[in-house]
This record gives sequence, structure tokens and C-alpha cells, in this order.
Amino acid sequence: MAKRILQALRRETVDRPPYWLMRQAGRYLPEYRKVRATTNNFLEFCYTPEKAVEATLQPLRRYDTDAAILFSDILVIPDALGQKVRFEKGKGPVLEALIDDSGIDNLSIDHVEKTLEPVFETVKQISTHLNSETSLIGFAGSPWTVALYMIEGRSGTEGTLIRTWSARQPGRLQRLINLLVEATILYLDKQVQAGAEVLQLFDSWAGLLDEQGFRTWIIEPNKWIIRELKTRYPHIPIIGFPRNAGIMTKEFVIETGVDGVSIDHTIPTRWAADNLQPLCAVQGNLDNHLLLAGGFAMEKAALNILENLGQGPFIFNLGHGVLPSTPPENVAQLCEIICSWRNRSAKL
Ligand code: 1CP
Repeated sequence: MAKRILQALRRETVDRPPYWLMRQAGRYLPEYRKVRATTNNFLEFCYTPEKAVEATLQPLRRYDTDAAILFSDILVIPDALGQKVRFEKGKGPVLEALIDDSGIDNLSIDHVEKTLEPVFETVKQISTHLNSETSLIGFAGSPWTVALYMIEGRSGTEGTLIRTWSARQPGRLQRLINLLVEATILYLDKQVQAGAEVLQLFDSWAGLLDEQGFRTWIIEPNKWIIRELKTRYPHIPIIGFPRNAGIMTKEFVIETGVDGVSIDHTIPTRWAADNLQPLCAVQGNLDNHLLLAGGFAMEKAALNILENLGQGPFIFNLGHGVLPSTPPENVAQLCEIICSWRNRSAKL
């Protein structure tokens, strides 16, 4: 049996739409909260292969998703570059924010590979557990999104400081972005060597920028990473996720050469079918709050996505990650809707 996610990314016909969910592992699962409780320190959790493998596999024991996504976080890169990163309960990530050039001078690529060795070991171990239908997705944050946390020091800021750097010290921001491009290429290269079959680049804060800023800080760095990885591994498909990019998503796809683009729930699916599917596979885009709510509203929205995107190269997903308060039964209901979709239309 072929892997449906790989088929969709190669624009081949699939027997049903493949699916997986961003943050399919994590706090909404009681079994995750249980293993997570064995350590206070979230980064330590990510760097313990035994625990990270377990967290990765947990959703696959409950649901028939077509992919496993490595359990890690986008903020292991700042940690590996030498910035202080911790995760506070109820608050999210807290970093010792970069304030000037000397903050960047203190970062170094030299220890990245060694620090992230446990993550590569995790990828290796996960690949031994997957059946012949399940794809293994490796990932990283894109440079702008990772830089945002490095400069702001925490979530929930609207990117005020990084946007000020972009306006007043673009050279300084470029230095940081260049370093992140280099670290991200190295990180993803090693994930592929360890067994990742697909890569996703999360640019969760792409939607903060204007048109010019989007070209400079979103398109260029993603393009650079993708070009380099495609040279080394032409057969490994790459999915981009420029969240909240609106109609700039199309330029993103054309310029970066991604094999798939993950779209958030604000993108109309008819627009995506007409403008994006001729260019690459589309992944998305159920509103994660509808998954939280479940029931008829979720079913109606999921069917609408399937009708509009299910004819072209498509991977069903959410528009953003599973929310921690989501009932696991709603995820089961969604899987059932996706898997029975073709049967349903055949009956009509
Ligand atoms: O205590 C805990 O259990 C921590 C919660 C948690 C989890 C489960 C965090 C902290 N990260 C993760 C795992 C994670 N993060 C995955 C695992 C694989 C999966 O999808 O199942 C992935 C892909 C990420 C990626 C990630 N981390 C992103 C990009 C995607 C997105 O959601 O936009 C971002 C922005 C982060 C930063 C982050 N990590 C964690 C938190 C609380 C945050 C902040 C989010 C924010 O700023 O709103």
C-alpha cells in the first residue's frame, strides 16, 4: 500500500483524501499529559527520545492518520544556538530576548548538531514503528517565526519588537535570519538522514507583514532553505505554512517551489482550489475551534472543505493546531467524516 500523503504531494490519485492534524500530539490527549508529567522541563522532554517517540505515536494509536509528525518544537533551534529558552506552565515559551547585535554575536551554529542529536535519534526510532501507509513528517519553524520568539522573548506580542527591527535595523534582522536559515537547513538535513519522508516549515507569524516585508522575511528565507534541501534531497517533498498570508500565499507557492502549502481557515477553499491546486498540493483548513466544538457545525465545515478541495491534490488538516481543550472524541468524529467521504458522495 502506498503512502497517501506522498501520493498527494506528487499530485497522484489517492483512494481517499489523506489527513493528519497539526499538533495531533499534545495536551488534549490524557495519555500525553501523563507522560508529560514525568518531567517539568519541556525542552528536556523534547530531548528525551523515549518520551518524544511515545508522544509522537500516541495519536496514531487512537486515529488512522496518514502521518506521524516528529514530536519536538520550533524553539529547539534558539536553544541549540545558545539562547536561553524555557517553557512556563500556562504562559508558553519564555526566552532571554535578543536586544542588540551583541545578542546575535553570542549565538553560534557550532553546537546545533550536537544539541539536537536526541531529536535525530527520535526520528530514527519513530521510523521503525510506522506501518507502510504512514508518512513521517519532520519539521522546523521558518526563520521569521523563530526570530520573532527570539526577539520578543515570549508569545502574544503582535511582533512589535521584530517589526521595529525590520523597519529600523533591517541589517541586524538580516544577520539573524541568515543564521536561522543556515541552522534550519542543517536541522532539516539531519532529520531527512534520520528518516523523515516529508518536511514542513511552520511560518506561523507570516501574516504580520506587509507585502514588501512578506517578500523579504517570508518568501526569501523559505525559498533559500527549500532550494538548498531540494538540491540535496530532490525526492523529499516540502510543505510550507505561511499562516494568515491571504492572497500572498499564491506568490509564496510560486516563488518558493513548495510541493504543498498548508492554508489557515481564513483562506476560502474555492479560491485555494482555483489558485493554489494548479500549482501544488493544498493542505488544510478546518478551523481548529470547530474541531473543539465538534458536532454538526464541524461536520458541515469539513464536508465543505472536502467538496471544494477533494478533487485536486489535497491533504486534509486544520487551519492551525489542535487546541488543548479539544475533546479527543471530536477528533475521532472528524477522522470518520474524512474516511467515509468518498463513500458518501458515491451514494448520492
Ligand atoms: O507543556 C507542554 O506540553 C507544551 C505544549 C507544547 C507542545 C505539545 C508546545 C509548547 N509545543 C508542543 C509541540 C509542538 N510544537 C509540535 C509537535 C508535533 C505535533 O504537531 O503534534 C509542533 C509541530 C510545534 C510547533 C510550534 N511550536 C509552532 C508552530 C505551529 C503553530 O502552532 O503555530 C509554534 C509557534 C510553537 C511555539 C510554542 N511551543 C509551545 C507553545 C506553548 C508555543 C507558543 C505558541 C504561541 O505563541 O501561541
